[in-house]
Order: sequence, then C-alpha cells, then structure tokens
Amino acid sequence: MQRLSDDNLRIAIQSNGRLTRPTLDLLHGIGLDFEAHERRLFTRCRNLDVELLFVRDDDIPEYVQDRVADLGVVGRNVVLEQSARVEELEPLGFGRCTLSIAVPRDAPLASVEALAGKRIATTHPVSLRRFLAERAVDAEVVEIRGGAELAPALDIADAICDLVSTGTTLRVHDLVPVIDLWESEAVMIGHADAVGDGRWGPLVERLRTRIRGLLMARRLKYVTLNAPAASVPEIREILPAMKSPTIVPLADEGMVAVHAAVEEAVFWDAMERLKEAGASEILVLPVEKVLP
Ligand code: PRT
Ligand code: ZN
Repeated sequence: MQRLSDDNLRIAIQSNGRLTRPTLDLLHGIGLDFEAHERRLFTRCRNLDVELLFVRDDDIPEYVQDRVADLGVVGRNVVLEQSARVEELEPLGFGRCTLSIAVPRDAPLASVEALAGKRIATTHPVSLRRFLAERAVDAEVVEIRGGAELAPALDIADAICDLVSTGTTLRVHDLVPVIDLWESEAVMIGHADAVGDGRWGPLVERLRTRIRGLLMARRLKYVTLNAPAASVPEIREILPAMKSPTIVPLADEGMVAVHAAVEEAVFWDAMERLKEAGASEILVLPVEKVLP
C-alpha cells in the first residue's frame, strides 16, 4: 500500500466494527478535526499533521509493525494473537472482553486438567496453544474462522475458546465459561521509530498526553459546595480530591466554598456524607479535559 505523503503521522483504525465509533469519539475528543467518510481509505485532519487509515482490525498490528502506519487503535487480543512487534502505548478503556474457555452446561470440564484429550474450537489458536503449553495440557486445538459457539452442538469440539463481553452468546448456546485466559481492551499501539525521538516523537507524545487527559476526565466530576469552615477537615476526608481542594472564604462569616475534582466511583455515598458533615449547595459538574 502506498503512503499518501510523509507529511502526516498515520493512524490505522478499524473501518467498520465494534471499535470504530468509540475510536472516532476518542480521536475527536482529543481535538483531531476530521470527517470520517464511509468507504474512504484515508482522511486527513484539518488541524494537525495526522491522517487516518481505515482498515480491517486484523490488518492493524501488521501495518504498524511494517510502518505502513505509525500508530494504530486495535484490540489487545489481535496484537497478542498475531504476536506483532509493536509497542502498546495507551490502554483506551473500551472494547473490553475476556478470552475464555467455555463448555456445554452439562459437561464436567471445569478444570484445566479436565481438558486433556478434548477438542477446543477457537479463532485464537496462538493464544490457546500458548496457554495449554504453559499448563502442560495436551488438548486438540480446532482452528475455525468464526462462530465458535456453534462448535459443540455440531460436535466439532468439546469446548470453545472465544472472546466474551456480555456473556449473552454463551448463554444462548448453553455454554458456560470455565477458564479465563486473559482480558483485552482497545489499545493504542505504535511503531518503535514513531514513538522515539524521531520526526514524529513529539506529536505522538502530545496525542498520548491528550488521551490520558481525556480518559482521566471521564472518571472525574468537579464538585463545589459551601460549608462551615470548621467542617473542612471532615469534608477533606470524604472528598479524596485529585489534589488539594480549593477553599475560598464566603461573604457569610465562618463559611467557605470548597472546589475539588473527585473520582466518580466514590460518588453518591460521598455526597450523602458531605451533607451530614454540614455541606450545602453541592454542585456536581462534568469534567471535559484534564492536563495534570
Ligand atoms: O471486520 P473486522 O475484521 O474489522 O472486524 P471483526 O469482525 O474482526 O471485529 P469486531 O468489530 O467484531 O471486534 C473488534 C474488537 O472488539 C475485537 O478484536 C475485540 O478486541 C473487541 N471485542 C470486545 C469483541 C467483543 N468484545 C466480543 N464480544 N470482539 C468480538 N466479540 C464477539 C465474540 O467473539 C463472540 O462471538 O462477540 C461474541 C460474544 O459477545 P457477548 O457480548 O455475547 O459475550
Ligand atoms: Zn477482524
């Protein structure tokens, strides 16, 4: 495949699949100004020296390894399965799934040892063989192209090894997961030469900082509240702020306003305890971007 030009950093992304929408949202979120046209191979960003290459996800690790693209966004599972020589730069928090071995509900195959001598159908033969070798289990790996969940019913295999996210596919086919091999999520990968000190290093670093800032912002809320100054020590304990909170005196004697960025996970519980500690007018605002 020919490069459009050497004037742009090239990022390979999935053209049409589960990762496409969250990947486009992420790239827009970090400030890349572009339009994604269906059935176009390339698109250029208007505001940065970046171009996007839209391809099948299976091609992305190899394209980055061969420097057809400098960076890529792809499931870690694809990188592992292809043993591609690329660097994993940033976990992206979407496309989460687990590679699991599953068996028919009534099969007594709940342990790794019980798989010895059995047939396991998978589209992830490299990962499965590696796992079985590590555990010294002698099972037959049946390589298939897709639809692993059908293999036991068709008597092609006794078990399957497939990606699971909600678990619905397994349930519908009366299968139960018994062993997890590893977890995966979408990751940004890069070619070592694009990441280092070379021509693109500074731009790659900027993009990575923005990604981290965007992902951190999604986990945070900005909380402002009013409280008696005497309650501040207790409030600081309840609000595990990113850094020290901002505390400003109010016109009312003995009252302060507290501003803090807080992890959303601690949220409702913390709000109720704040009220009990004397806080009032609690405002909770979304955080759009963070540059730590
Ligand atoms: O056309 P192209 O080759 O680009 O796409 P694709 O069809 O190969 O991939 P796609 O779009 O289906 O998935 C892209 C990536 O999404 C994968 O490489 C994973 O990193 C990630 N991902 C996350 C998943 C799943 N969750 C997932 N559940 N990929 C596939 N599945 C399949 C799984 O194989 C099984 O068939 O969904 C089914 C199970 O889903 P649940 O929700 O029923 O458990
Ligand atoms: Zn694919």
